[in-house]
Amino acid sequence: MTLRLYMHPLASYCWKALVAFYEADVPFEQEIVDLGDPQQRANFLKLTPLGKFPVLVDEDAGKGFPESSIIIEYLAMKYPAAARLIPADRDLALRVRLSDRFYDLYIHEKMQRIVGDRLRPGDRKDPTGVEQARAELDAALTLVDRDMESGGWATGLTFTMADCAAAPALYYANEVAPFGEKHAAAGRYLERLKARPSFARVLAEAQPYFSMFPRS
Ligand SMILES: N[C@@H](CCC(=O)N[C@@H](CS)C(=O)NCC(=O)O)C(=O)O
Repeated sequence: MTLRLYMHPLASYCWKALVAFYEADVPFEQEIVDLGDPQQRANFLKLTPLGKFPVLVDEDAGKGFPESSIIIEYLAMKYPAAARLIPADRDLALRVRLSDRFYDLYIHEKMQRIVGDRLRPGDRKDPTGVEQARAELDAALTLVDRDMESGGWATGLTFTMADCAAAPALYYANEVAPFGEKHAAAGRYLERLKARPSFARVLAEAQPYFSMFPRS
């Protein structure tokens, strides 16, 4: 079976899917897309009109999906080794999906707005939007601190899809707004994530590309 993941090694939502692949040791092919290359961008848009990665194509099944959470749901549905990423218990699964939404919408998305502003030309910056994103990120991190005070993973003792979502969101959030003492519990959770072999591997693979990240 060939699973092909269209991705870029620096892209945060691709990291989320990659963590899930490495957690479950599911074999797949990486298809690195350079969106700065007009031909590669045009081909990618044929696959996924919104032009966002990751996109997973299951060539044998003749199916393809965008959206990191849906890709992880698909892995959990099809591969026994990935099943634990979405618990069988329906109440627990609901908590995992809620936490996944929290990390995507209230941490990851705020971080992306801050990074996105760095990529804008000098006369098209949005200081008010960035200020708002920073305040919303700070508020969300307070909830992470509260939930992670006693350690563990996003929804308890088992590593799930919520932790796949948390890893890139917190990694890059800490880059754009260092957690420091204010968000110490979030920082300790991030350290646990970085020590997890699946995420450590994603970070190692991204290493050659880190110079492309806009630092300011
Ligand atoms: N909701 C999507 C978000 C995907 C997304 O924002 N991907 C970014 C990379 S991290 C992207 O493709 N950016 C390229 C662009 O916007 O041109 C998911 O969960 O997969």
